[in-house]
Amino acid sequence: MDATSKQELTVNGMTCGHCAQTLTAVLGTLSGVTSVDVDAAGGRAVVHAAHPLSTEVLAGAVDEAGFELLAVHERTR
Ligand SMILES: [Cu+2]
Repeated sequence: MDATSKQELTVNGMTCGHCAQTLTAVLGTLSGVTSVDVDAAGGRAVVHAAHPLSTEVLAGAVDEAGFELLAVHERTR
């Protein structure tokens, strides 16, 4: 992969490690995603992918996991 995307998500509703596991699993199924780091206490998730994912796709996945996507920050490196 020559183009690597890193997006930081602000997520509302996570309370414990199980929440983090659920969100990690759902985000991990999205096309192009290579790894996911979720910080439940901080309400953040970092999605590493081959290409940036649309806010709609990310919001859908977060919603599917039972949480609410508040914001997406693009990180390019
Ligand atoms: Cu939980």
